[in-house]
Amino acid sequence: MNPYGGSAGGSQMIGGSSGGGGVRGNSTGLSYADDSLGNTGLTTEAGSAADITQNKDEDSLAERRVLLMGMPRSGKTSILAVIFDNMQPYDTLSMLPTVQRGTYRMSMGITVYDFPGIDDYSETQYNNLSPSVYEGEHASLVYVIDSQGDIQTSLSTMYSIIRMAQSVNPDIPINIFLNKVDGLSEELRQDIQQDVQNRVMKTMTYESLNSTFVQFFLTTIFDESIKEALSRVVRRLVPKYNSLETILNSFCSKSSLDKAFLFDISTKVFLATDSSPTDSLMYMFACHTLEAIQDIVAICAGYTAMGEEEAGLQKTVVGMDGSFKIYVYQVNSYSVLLCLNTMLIARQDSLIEYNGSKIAKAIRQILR
Ligand SMILES: Nc1nc2c(ncn2[C@@H]2O[C@H](COP(=O)(O)OP(=O)(O)OP(=O)(O)O)[C@@H](O)[C@H]2O)c(=O)[nH]1
Ligand SMILES: [Mg+2]
Repeated sequence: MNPYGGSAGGSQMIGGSSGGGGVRGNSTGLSYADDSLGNTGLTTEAGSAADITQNKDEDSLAERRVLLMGMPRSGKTSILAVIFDNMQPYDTLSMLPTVQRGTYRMSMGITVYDFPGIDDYSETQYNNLSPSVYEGEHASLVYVIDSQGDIQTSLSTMYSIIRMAQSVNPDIPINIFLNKVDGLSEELRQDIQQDVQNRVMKTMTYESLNSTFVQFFLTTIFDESIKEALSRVVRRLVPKYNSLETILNSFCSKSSLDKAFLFDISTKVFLATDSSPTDSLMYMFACHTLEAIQDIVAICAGYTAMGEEEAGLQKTVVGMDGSFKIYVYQVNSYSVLLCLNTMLIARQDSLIEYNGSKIAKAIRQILR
């Protein structure tokens, strides 16, 4: 019997966990690896030596993978260093060119590959890449463009990559990051996005390339836009995404919540969210709050020792300025459930906490 049943405002208790199960739990524990001869100054993961031989190791690529490509100095390595290693954006200024592919592993078996920059000189290298890097239903291409640089040349290079990728995988998602938009006015950002979007669609149509799965993002390493963009890329690769979205939708509607995110703890990339529109400010706020909670109360401590029964029991509730609340539930060793609620009805408060712990447990089951 639910002690909080019959609450006002259309809220309902969520009865039990939905047992999705069956997901291959391939979390690597958020390890970070860079096999680019340490040119980022970051640690090198032992055992990743197979990634170093660039043109012969495509078979060893992870099944769920994001391929980060683009012209030299477009910001690829900086993006990954900021997201995966918490590097401060200004510390990327002295980043050396990537000469060998870098590998960044995140939870759920998703791996992000950082390719060396491609330009006229290095294009042959890319053409020599085995088409198998693009194969599979869980591969996703991210093409990074320096929005303050030579966009036209960058686009020409991109089309040759897309042609190659679509020749083996016509449905591969293509995510175009218009990077380095810091310093540009909001109006200019929108103009650049619109202009690039028009050019890309026109050319792809002309060249009979599949533009169905093309997405555009305005990004900069100086705010959370880069993590939000990567979140939207990886969601297609997350196992059981539909089940996760369904359960989060149910949680939000039955608990009158505004938004629920399943966060990867280490990167602050969200792995899943409910299907209501994701407002960038809301995501940014959620991200900062999670960072603050981690800093202040060290909620991540001892995750690895957590037993199954404890899932969802470790929670943090933050009241913001009397206007809304944030609830954070530990799900497993690499993820937390974060929910935002602006409706301050006292009875709902307890209900959300009750439902939240149930949902956290259910998600843990699904992710097994
Ligand atoms: N202003 C600004 N500079 C950025 C941003 N992202 C990266 N940079 C800078 O761009 C320069 C090149 O960054 P890298 O990360 O080395 O670029 P890359 O694409 O990995 O380059 P290659 O490894 O040669 O292909 C660095 O000085 C970064 O500080 C951004 O969002 N805004
Ligand atoms: Mg690089």
